[in-house]
Amino acid sequence: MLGHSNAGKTTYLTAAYYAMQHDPRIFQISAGRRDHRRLMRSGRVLAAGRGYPPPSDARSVHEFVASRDGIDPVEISWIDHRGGAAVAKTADGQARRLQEDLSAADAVLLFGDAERLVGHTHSQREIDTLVPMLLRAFGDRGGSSTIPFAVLITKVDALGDALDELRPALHRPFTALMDGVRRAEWAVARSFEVACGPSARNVVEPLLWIMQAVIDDRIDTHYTGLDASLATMRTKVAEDKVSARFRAHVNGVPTGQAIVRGELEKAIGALAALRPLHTVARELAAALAHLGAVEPDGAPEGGQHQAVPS
Ligand SMILES: Nc1nc2c(ncn2[C@@H]2O[C@H](COP(=O)(O)OP(=O)(O)OP(=O)(O)O)[C@@H](O)[C@H]2O)c(=O)[nH]1
Ligand SMILES: [Mg+2]
Repeated sequence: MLGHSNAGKTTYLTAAYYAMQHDPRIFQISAGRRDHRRLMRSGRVLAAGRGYPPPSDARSVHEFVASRDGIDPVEISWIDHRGGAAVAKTADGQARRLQEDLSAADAVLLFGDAERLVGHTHSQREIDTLVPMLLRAFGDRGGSSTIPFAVLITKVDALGDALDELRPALHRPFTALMDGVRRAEWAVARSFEVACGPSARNVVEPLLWIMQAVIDDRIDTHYTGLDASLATMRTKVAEDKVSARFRAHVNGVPTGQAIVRGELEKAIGALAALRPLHTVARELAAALAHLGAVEPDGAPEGGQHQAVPS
């Protein structure tokens, strides 16, 4: 989780955790007992409009598990960086930790405060510094999974009726990110207009969208495994001659039949895992359908968002 100081990162994490406890959409999110208690306490205060979580003075890590029947639990290390850590010039430990976190991250939540995004050139400069650094950090990594970049434009409740008019200005600072992601094959991006507190809006959506990317990756991995098993089986069946079996026996290596049996087991396992993953993927798509398609600039189509109960 990255963004300037005071962007609403800690508030969002609290609101999202709290909302998922009350309305566990598709996944159950759980934390350790102490963290759970603390997040529930500040989540309750936040939802009631009685205050915000205290400011963060250091990076903090929350260990969550997203679970549901039929699929392997997803372990989430959700790292809340102190504001501005990504663009800090100082060579302190926080900046180094941030680089390490980025090199291991599976998803990025990028925060911008709506009021600051409108008209504050400083915010634009911060984002302009951050975006190439992020794209480089992930582009150099060359992993096989897709990295989701969720852009959270926070505190939209504070804009009131001016939101519709200001929408282009809110999304404009992230154009370079959206362009970069469109060119890269290893990333997806989408922006969300978010409000936490009594007039909550789009609180669980960014989380569900990231989970969608995680589930899609798992589905891809299983299909890749399935393709490899089928290819091996095809080769081994074609090669399966008495002479080959004899040679394998003499050399003490598995016969083609034994290899086919092993690959068959793997393929059956992959197929069994795929069914519940497809169910979850369908449910996630339905839960996010109200957001509509993403326009070329990564902004939501027509800016249509529905309020989310907190
Ligand atoms: N109106 C409104 N204000 C918000 C919202 N979220 C956060 N705020 C305000 O912004 C302040 C900062 O929020 P934090 O969540 O602490 O911001 P942060 O990004 O974690 O800040 P640092 O940890 O200091 O970088 C809060 O104390 C609130 O005053 C929101 O959804 N709506
Ligand atoms: Mg904070």
